[in-house]
Amino acid sequence: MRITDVRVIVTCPGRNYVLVKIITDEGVYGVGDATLNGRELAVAETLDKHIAPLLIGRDPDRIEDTWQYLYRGAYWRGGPVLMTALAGVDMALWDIKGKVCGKPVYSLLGGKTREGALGYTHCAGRDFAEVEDSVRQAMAQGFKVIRAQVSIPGLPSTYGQGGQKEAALATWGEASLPMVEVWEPGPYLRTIPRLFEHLRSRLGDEVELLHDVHERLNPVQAARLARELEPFHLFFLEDPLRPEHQPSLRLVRQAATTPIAMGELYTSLWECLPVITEQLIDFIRCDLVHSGGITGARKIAAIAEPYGVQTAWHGPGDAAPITHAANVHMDIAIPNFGVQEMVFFPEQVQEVIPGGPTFRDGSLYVSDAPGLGTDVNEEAARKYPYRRAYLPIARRQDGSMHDW
Ligand code: GCO
Ligand code: MG
Repeated sequence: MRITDVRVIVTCPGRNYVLVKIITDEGVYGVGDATLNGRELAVAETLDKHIAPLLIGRDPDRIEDTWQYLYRGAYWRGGPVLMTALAGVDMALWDIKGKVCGKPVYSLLGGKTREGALGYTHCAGRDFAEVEDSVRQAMAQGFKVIRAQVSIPGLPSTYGQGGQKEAALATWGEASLPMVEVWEPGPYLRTIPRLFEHLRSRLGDEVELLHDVHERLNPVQAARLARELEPFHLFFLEDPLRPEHQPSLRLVRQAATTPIAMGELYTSLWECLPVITEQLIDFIRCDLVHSGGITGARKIAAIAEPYGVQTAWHGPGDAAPITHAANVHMDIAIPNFGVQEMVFFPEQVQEVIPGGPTFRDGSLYVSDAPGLGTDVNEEAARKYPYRRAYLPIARRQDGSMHDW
């Protein structure tokens, strides 16, 4: 079997997605996700101009060799653009392998260790009462693990305020320039422990709660927050530090027993290694679409296993349902799965990319269809042309740039 064509499909059914369709001489094809929010066309061009020509004529069965060929064969390797392109190819090849074998990808990864993947959703609000309300609604939907974010008094807008809605739809795509958010650590650090005190006192201890810092604190601030959240027993505190601050996680670790999750901005196994082997985190949250696909992530999971680190793969709305399916195929196969972030995709997205995971009673399920079980409807994709969109940026009150 040989690869005869590689199609790169850029579409915007509510937000931009970059999809890869790999076609073979035997008519079998596979579909992968290669979406990089805000820099989509850089990946599309990389795939179309640099990677597709390398794939024509190759045997699609050789996933590992193709991965190594594209990763090591580039000389200047890694980084979000190249790793996202590689992930798109990798997912499509696993999809093809599954279709050729007549097996779902989870079966090729060793078979089920569990039936479904425990999922978590996003809840948010303008004040504590609104967040509580939103968490109660999610609990009523069956969620057992819930992320809670709240507006910060004095700051006009903060990451995560839109909750599930923000996670599923591009709310930032209309303007030609990025929206500007204002960020100050002081009010944030004073608000978040009070939010979780409120939620615990109203909702009890059983529901699992977590919070995403979104890489906005410095090491000592992160340590303070992890310590002040200790009494409220979070499932995890996500991305307390920027990805560059790996050694500073030691400080956070020593300060508190609040479980730590990191990794949506890591793009390779090598970035994950020190935080896993030093046991500085409890959950590794890489994004399959930005860290080399299933081939990249299964090695990360395998290394994490003996160190007692569980997975919590990134599952935002800006990753296509193909990535979400790949997440769940891995989640139900690996022994050290922890939790899976998820979104409910709007109908338009499901029309273009059918077959994503389904949610039932707190968990996510994939079908037993061969491959990943997802597809791309190219005709529907053409109805939604690309629209330039940026993520917001963040500035301090004095106007200086901060990480968003
Ligand atoms: C999460 C993430 C996302 C990112 C988004 C950026 O935990 O889901 O932090 O919300 O902000 O993927 O494109
Ligand atoms: Mg996050």
